[in-house]
Order: sequence, then C-alpha cells, then structure tokens
Amino acid sequence: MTNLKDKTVLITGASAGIGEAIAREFASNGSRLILIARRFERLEKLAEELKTETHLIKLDIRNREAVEKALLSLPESYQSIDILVNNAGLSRDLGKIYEANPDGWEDMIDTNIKGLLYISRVVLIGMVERNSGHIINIGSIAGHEVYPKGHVYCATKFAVDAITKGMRMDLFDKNIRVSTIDPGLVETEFSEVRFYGDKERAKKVYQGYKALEAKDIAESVVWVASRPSHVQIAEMIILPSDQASAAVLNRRE
Ligand code: NDP
Ligand code: 8X3
Repeated sequence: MTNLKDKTVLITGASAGIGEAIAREFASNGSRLILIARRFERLEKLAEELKTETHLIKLDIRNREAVEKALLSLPESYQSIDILVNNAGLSRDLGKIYEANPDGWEDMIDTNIKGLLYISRVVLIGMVERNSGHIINIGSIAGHEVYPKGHVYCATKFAVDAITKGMRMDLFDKNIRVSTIDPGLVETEFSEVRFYGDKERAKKVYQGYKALEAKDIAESVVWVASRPSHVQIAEMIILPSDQASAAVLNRRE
C-alpha cells in the first residue's frame, strides 16, 4: 500500500462536487492538501472542516499565467507535490451542435483540456525532478462514447483520455504513475453549470434512478492513489448500476 499520510495532494475544482469529496477523502487519510478553485470562500469553508493542513489557491485554471504564478510560488512546505488530481471541469449546454453557443465551447475546451494541461505542466516540473509522483485525471464515460448533443463536451473528455495515455507513455520511466477515473452520471452541480443555473432542468437529469454520489468517485480516487508503488491503475470506468452506457439509462419514471 502507498501510505497517503503526509503526502501532498493537489486537487483542482475542490470547491464543489467530486473535487470537494476527493479533498475530504484524502484529508481523512491524513494527506496535506493544496486546493484550487475560483470560489475561494467555499474552499475556506471546506478547509475549516478538514482536520488536515491545507493551502488554498483562488485560481481560474484557464489562465495560464496565473496558473504558473500560483504553482511556482507555493510555500516551501507544499512544493513537493506527490499526487495531482486534475478534477476541475465542466459542461455547457446540451443541444444540437448547430444551435450551440460557441462561448460554451470555449469554456469547455479552455477548462477541461487547456486548464488540465497548464496545471499538469507546472506540477510535472517537480515530479520529473524528484523522479516520483502520481497524476489522476477525472475523465468521463463521455471520453469513451459520444452521446447525442454531447459533441464538444465528449470531445474534451476524449482529449483527456488521449492526454492521459500520452502522459503515461512519457512518464512511466520517471516513476510517475498516470491514472484516469471515468465516471458516468454523478449527482453534483455539474448539470446546473451545464444549464447555466437552471436548477429545475438540472434536477431532472438525476430523476428516476440512483445516480452516483461524489463520495463514490472520491473513494475510488483514494483507492487508486493508495495502491502499492508497482501498481498503476490505468483506467477505471465507474457507472451507476442503473446506467449501461453513456446514453442508456434505466429510468423508472
Ligand atoms: P461541479 O460543477 O460540482 O464541480 C466542478 C468543480 O470544478 C468546481 O469546484 C469548480 O470550482 C471547478 N472549476 C470549474 N471551472 C474551473 C476553472 N476555470 N478554474 C478552477 N476551477 C474550476 O462538477 P463535478 O464535481 O461533477 O465535476 C468534476 C469533474 O468530474 C469534471 O471534470 C467533470 O467533467 C467530471 N465528471 C462529472 C460527472 C458528473 O456526472 N457529475 C461524470 C463524469 C465526469 P469553481 O466554480 O469554484 O471554480
Ligand atoms: C459527465 C457525465 O453523461 O453528463 O461527464 O456526460 S455525462
């Protein structure tokens, strides 16, 4: 087992949903956390509840300069990052491609692909130097199957899958493990963000079946991170029992 106590873990998108649950799970294993999100007050509230050392960063991962500035000026005690969890991400819209708002495309591509790359590049400088580390990307079932009206969101998660595979090929001889955890439907603020704050429409996404909870994914992330150092979980697809593939769902109502 890899002991997670006192490991330094950077989690992006820790202000809500899966990222917040991942922070709680690592904290309960005694890890020290670097938590990133734009909504700083949420990070502060979370840090108050976690019984572990935390360093909070208000950061928009789409801003390359800001990412570099923040991660290259970490307090000394947080500079050796053992585990990076690239979780921050979002979807915008669920509609035909000819009706879509290109601003949503920018949001998804800039966050899910470019933001993940900006963060990883800087964290990898230290991991490669130290010849040690673990990157865990949060992909999606949408990175394996395209579903109707999913076009650009699915494309960003296919990109995460490709980047994960490429990272593994470039990093395996640097003693850096690379994993991806690819969930199906998880009930978080994801759909509310996708529908620009339309709570009613978002609620309907999770009606009539039992969706995954953020904690289900967080427990798997911690399990992946805690495997013995010679074990690299490459990929894990996690679906609700009521979901058979991206677009096949057993809705009871
Ligand atoms: P939430 O909307 O609940 O959380 C998203 C998190 O990402 C928030 O903490 C948000 O923080 C952060 N974030 C978004 N944009 C940025 C940005 N530009 N800079 C920094 N942080 C950002 O969604 P989930 O928890 O569900 O999603 C987490 C990940 O899981 C995403 O990558 C998503 O694609 C993936 N996923 C989700 C599934 C689901 O069904 N929910 C299924 C499969 C994968 P803030 O707004 O404060 O910046
Ligand atoms: C999030 C799950 O099915 O909305 O990646 O794409 S889905």
